[in-house]
Amino acid sequence: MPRRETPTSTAAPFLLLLHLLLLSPPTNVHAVQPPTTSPIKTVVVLVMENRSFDHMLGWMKKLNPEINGADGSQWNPLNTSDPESSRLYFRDQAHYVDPDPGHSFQAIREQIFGSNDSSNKDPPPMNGFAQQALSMDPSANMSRDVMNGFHPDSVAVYKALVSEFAVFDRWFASVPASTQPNRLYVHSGTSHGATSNIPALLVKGYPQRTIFENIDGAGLSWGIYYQNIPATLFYRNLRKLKYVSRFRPYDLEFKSHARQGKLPNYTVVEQRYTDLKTAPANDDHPSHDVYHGQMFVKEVYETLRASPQWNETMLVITYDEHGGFYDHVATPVRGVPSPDGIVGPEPFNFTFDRLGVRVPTIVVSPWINKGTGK
Ligand SMILES: *[C@@H]1O[C@H](CO)[C@@H](O)[C@H](O)[C@H]1NC(C)=O
Ligand SMILES: *[C@@H]1O[C@H](CO)[C@@H](O)[C@H](O)[C@H]1NC(C)=O
Ligand SMILES: *[C@@H]1O[C@H](CO)[C@@H](O)[C@H](O)[C@H]1NC(C)=O
Ligand SMILES: *[C@@H]1O[C@H](CO)[C@@H](O)[C@H](O)[C@H]1NC(C)=O
Ligand SMILES: *[C@@H]1O[C@H](CO)[C@@H](O)[C@H](O)[C@H]1NC(C)=O
Ligand SMILES: *[C@@H]1O[C@H](CO)[C@@H](O)[C@H](O)[C@H]1NC(C)=O
Ligand SMILES: CC(=O)N[C@H]1CO[C@H](CO)[C@@H](O)[C@@H]1O
Repeated sequence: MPRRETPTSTAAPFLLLLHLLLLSPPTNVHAVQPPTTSPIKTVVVLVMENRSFDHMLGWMKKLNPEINGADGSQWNPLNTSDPESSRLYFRDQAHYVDPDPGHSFQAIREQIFGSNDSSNKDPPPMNGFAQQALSMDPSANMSRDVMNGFHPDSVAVYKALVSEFAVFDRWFASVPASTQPNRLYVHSGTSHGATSNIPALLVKGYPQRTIFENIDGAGLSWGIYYQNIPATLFYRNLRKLKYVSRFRPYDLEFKSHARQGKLPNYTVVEQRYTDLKTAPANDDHPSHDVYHGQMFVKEVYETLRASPQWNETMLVITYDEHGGFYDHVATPVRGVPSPDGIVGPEPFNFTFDRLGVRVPTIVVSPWINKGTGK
């Protein structure tokens, strides 16, 4: 069957981009190869938590009509099997959300297909978000919350970055599942079969090869600036003693390394995932206040901007998955290649042949033309 489109995932374009930027320059001076034209020497990656594209950036279409965002005409029925069901239209009134909308494998299946039957709908109708949110807990009724996005003025940092830099509006979560499978994909291109967060396996560590080892192998540098717990330690290979010094406390070292021009070629910045007494979580995950996430992104951006490395830096701000929030762009559900042939656990036996819901991605660099809509 011919493929209708090139599947996009958080990992695939990412690894490709990195390969082009960092891993391709010729190392053998005698070889006749075209010199690399990329001015980028430092790629900084920040993976925020649990928000869809439309929820965070959909209304940025007002600023730039080229962005495939929301305009208020999108809606979900409260009951997908009732043609008379009342409709919930997508709004721009999002605020602090508590509790957390569903984003398990089952929940996402119902959100994108409108039912638990994923067999026959391509493209999927993206009409089950309101219904799924209501069914999770009718007394909490999160239907309105998931059918809502931020007004650009409520996410002022993104508003500024979207006007100045590039927004990707066809970037989907790698797996239609929860946080950790998607986070595993980001730096290794696979979740090694995981379709949910399984604490025992996370503690044990996942065994796949990661981009960090590839970067090492190419003689380049990497570093992880973490706050409370580095999620990258869920890769077992990164627990090797030789890598201990690659893990740096964000608060103590990110700004000073940036100021001194010492950020490694592949720099990962991890946010605070849990509230501390003195510092609230800043990962954007509900119920964590988006304001703190915005302040964190601003701090990372301003730190890089003031660094002597700025002229050779690219910052990628992306999200692990959509967190249960509505998105109107149909998730690619056919022809997605499995990274390694590993089949997920029962009862779904998922073959990694479809992607998750669209997530926000913004790429920031002095080499990007202002306001690039895609
Ligand atoms: C890796 O980073 C170092 C230090 O910034 C830089 O000198 C070097 O050119 C970078 N390598 C590549 C391939 O960008
Ligand atoms: C949804 O609509 C169908 C068809 O009218 C009905 O059978 C079903 O009970 C409704 N579900 C809920 C949760 O109201
Ligand atoms: C889909 O399955 C889940 C259990 O996996 C169930 O809670 C939910 O009600 C089902 N949804 C529909 C629309 O049948
Ligand atoms: C849930 O919320 C929606 C939107 O506010 C509302 O239309 C609907 O009637 C509510 N349903 C229940 C069962 O509370
Ligand atoms: C940025 O890099 C380009 C090309 O590498 C160079 O021409 C330019 O002078 C640099 N600008 C600054 C401010 O360093
Ligand atoms: C999933 O795989 C198991 C083990 O191979 C098999 O017993 C089961 O029937 C499969 N389930 C589905 C829904 O295909
Ligand atoms: C950091 C954080 O709280 N992230 C949440 C995102 O969603 C997953 C479920 O996939 C939660 O387990 C995480 O806690």
